[in-house]
Amino acid sequence: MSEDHHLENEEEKLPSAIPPYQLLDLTTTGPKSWAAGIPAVAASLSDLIVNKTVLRGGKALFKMNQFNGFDCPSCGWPDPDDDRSPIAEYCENGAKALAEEATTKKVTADFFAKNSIYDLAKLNDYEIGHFGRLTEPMYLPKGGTHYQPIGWDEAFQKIAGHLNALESPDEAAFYTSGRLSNEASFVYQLFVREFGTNNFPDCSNMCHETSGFAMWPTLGVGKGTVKLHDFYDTDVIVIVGQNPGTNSPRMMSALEKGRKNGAKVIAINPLPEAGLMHFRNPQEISGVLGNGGQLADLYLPVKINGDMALIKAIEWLLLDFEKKSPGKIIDHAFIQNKTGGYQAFAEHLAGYDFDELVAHTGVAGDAIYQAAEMMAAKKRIIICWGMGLTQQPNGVDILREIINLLLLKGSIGKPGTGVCPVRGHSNVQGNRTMLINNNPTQAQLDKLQEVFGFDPPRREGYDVVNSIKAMHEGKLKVFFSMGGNFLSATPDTIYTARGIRKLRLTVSISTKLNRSHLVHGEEAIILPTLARSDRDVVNGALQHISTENAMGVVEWSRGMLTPVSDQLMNETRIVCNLAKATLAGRSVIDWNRYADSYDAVRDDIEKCIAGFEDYNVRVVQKGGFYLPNPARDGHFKSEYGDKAAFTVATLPGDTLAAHEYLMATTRTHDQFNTTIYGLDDRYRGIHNERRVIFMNENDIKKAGWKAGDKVDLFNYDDGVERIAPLFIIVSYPIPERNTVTYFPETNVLVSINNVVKESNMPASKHVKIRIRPHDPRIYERIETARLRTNI
Ligand SMILES: Nc1nc2c(c(=O)[nH]1)N[C@H]1C(S)=C(S)[C@@H](COP(=O)(O)OP(=O)(O)OC[C@H]3O[C@@H](n4cnc5c(=O)[nH]c(N)nc54)[C@H](O)[C@@H]3O)O[C@H]1N2
Ligand SMILES: Nc1nc2c(c(=O)[nH]1)N[C@H]1C(S)=C(S)[C@@H](COP(=O)(O)OP(=O)(O)OC[C@H]3O[C@@H](n4cnc5c(=O)[nH]c(N)nc54)[C@H](O)[C@@H]3O)O[C@H]1N2
Ligand SMILES: [Mo]
Repeated sequence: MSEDHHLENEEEKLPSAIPPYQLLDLTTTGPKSWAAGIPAVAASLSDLIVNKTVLRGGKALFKMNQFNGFDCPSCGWPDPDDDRSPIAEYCENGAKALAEEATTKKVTADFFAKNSIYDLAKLNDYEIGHFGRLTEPMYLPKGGTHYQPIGWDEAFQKIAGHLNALESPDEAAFYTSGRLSNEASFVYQLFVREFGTNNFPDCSNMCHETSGFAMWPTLGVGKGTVKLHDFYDTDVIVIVGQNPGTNSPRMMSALEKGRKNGAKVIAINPLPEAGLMHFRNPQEISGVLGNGGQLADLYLPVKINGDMALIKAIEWLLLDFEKKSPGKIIDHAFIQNKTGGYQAFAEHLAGYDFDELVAHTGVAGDAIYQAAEMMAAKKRIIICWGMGLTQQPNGVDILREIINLLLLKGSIGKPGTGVCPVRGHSNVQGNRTMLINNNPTQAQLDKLQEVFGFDPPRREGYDVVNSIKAMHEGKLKVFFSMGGNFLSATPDTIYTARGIRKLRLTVSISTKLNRSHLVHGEEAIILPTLARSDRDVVNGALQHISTENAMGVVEWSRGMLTPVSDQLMNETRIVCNLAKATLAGRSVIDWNRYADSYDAVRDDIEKCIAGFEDYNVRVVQKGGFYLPNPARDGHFKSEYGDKAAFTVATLPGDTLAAHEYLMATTRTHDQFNTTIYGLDDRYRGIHNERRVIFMNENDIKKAGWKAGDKVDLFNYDDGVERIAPLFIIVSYPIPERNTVTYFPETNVLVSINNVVKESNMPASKHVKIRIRPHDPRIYERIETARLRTNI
């Protein structure tokens, strides 16, 4: 059933911005009701074997997340503070991430000489990613079809030349993906600010920016308030819009431990994700062999974007219970002493009718009643959330409503309580702490000025969405990517590709080849770098870097694998060399000092950022150190002074037109963002296919279709037709009129203007689509639509 098409313009020979429209060979086995166990262990091993990295990877696996090892390059979930399993403090997906890095396959100059960017772009992202590690700097001249080798010095000179030729430093933007170490992040932002811009689009702008916007004005911090230990001793853990079994598998051990100690778990998700239902701990014999324990005590299959109504309904019931048992449900003392804005909040809530709220959720009123009852008598509640909420247009409002719920119960700023935004990339939180931020505070900039003596730019810079718009407006000329895969991670792929193609120069510092190297500015440069697991030796001394996990612990990390090429340069040194080439005599900073030792970088971080006292000493201590987090200790800040703030928000008003569906784009169990490890989504029972759309059985019937039918997907935001052709319908337990597809294949349907209010993140979990039977003539229409709308 293969139909192979490429969106390409034969005349211009442009490499495709989109993976080929090609079906593989789907088989479905239905959603699993449990996660991990033997298949997870087997999958870890088979990944290392497929990548022929058994010895390297196997040896490295034992060092991953150990006190003297390296930080797993996958997600940001913390390692236990005290006891770590001596052999296996990792998960299946950590093993896959390591296998990707530890591969001995190489992409060499010879490879690029043989393969044009046009031909490479015809491959799917799984194929592109599996050629191996990048090994030497490469350059694509204007009009070129093949990357050619370039020396490091020449590459730095070329980039510097472009940067210095700009009319203003604001014509360049500097992207960051969240794997970058604290040390490299700090040096990177220092160079970019001395150069003169705050244009720091970063992956947070697509990930947890929404969480920061919800938390700063209400709690006075931008980070989660829980520690790992809080999970072990709490009453209720709520997991909303997050898929831990796939995306933070080690969180499941914490949930299991909490549950064993008596906590109740509530899962709120349109999909019955395997990891939310049952868990077999693969690090215990009983877990590998047994049936696993139940995880969620209550599962609420909320409609996409029904969460605001759902949280309000729970709050409504709690206030109602309080009327019947005064003083028993709500924490009046906490509300009185520690918060402001309660009156307005309570009055607003009283204006809702319970049944009206329930109708917005898609969940049975009884189930919501059960959830409220589980919380009513309890004092310690933790609420975790992920992309299911942060990527909603009203995501900031929903998260503030969650904060209202916790404030009502006095369940924040005490042991066993709090908010837990589960971070994505392994050091995305550290990147922000290190000032990778397009909108820093004036106090942070003052500090840089005081310590270094240059005038940092004060203007707010571009975030991700505004960078793409600025490319179109001709306001950006140079785009520099510190890791990541900007083209495929961002929304509105064709629009974004067109923006990128208007640039004069694109530069990527990367470990592996990806589509962003193939869709480029007039000239393009790839600089290959070391990965987290690689040994990093500078002037004969083995270096360590450090990262901050999702709970604010800073810990050191030291790679151990022999790099696949002696041409790889570490990220800090790359930045220092570029700073020297670009700023030359203008710079007030001694870049050689940083390039020669990360200790020097850490000494200067300590001078600029609070909480890093004695950085070099404390970072190598067992388990690292916690950064200060006032809200964790019950010290809040908001418009009410030293108090947390209740807020008031309304329900989202928009409705679906006839024949419209809502689509959430999500990850499979076999990918890390745009890196495709494999073609299965085991926990959801999808094998050997990524072009699938999950639909409710009734919706499929009503439309006169059946599971297995081929369809095309459309979006019409801003009066533009966006098309993602050739998907297979999968019948799935999902609320009616809701659908789920995989990112990045459907990013082409997400309008650049479909963003989260305030945080300006792409609302990738809230895309209005239409679905029509697949028509082979669609490919012509895609070209016509693209030309007509000039996007
Ligand atoms: N193996 C692996 N690990 C990863 C990643 C990876 O790609 N692979 N990515 C990393 C990164 S950068 C991040 S940010 C995290 C992402 O981890 P998650 O936050 O788990 O992200 P998603 O896979 O996008 O899944 C979000 C969940 O939200 C649900 N959802 C969708 N819409 C709604 C809604 O309206 N309401 C509710 N309540 N739920 C909804 C979906 O069904 C899905 O279960 O994982 C990190 N870890
Ligand atoms: N539709 C839709 N879009 C989304 C999302 C979604 O849920 N739906 N999720 C969003 C989220 S949460 C995020 S975080 C972004 C992710 O966006 P990005 O962070 O930009 O994407 P990744 O796929 O993680 O980047 C992978 C690339 O990083 C490079 N890399 C890997 N390790 C290293 C390293 O150690 N150093 C360097 N220099 N490079 C390295 C490799 O070349 C690899 O190809 O995507 C976002 N996009
Ligand atoms: Mo993320």
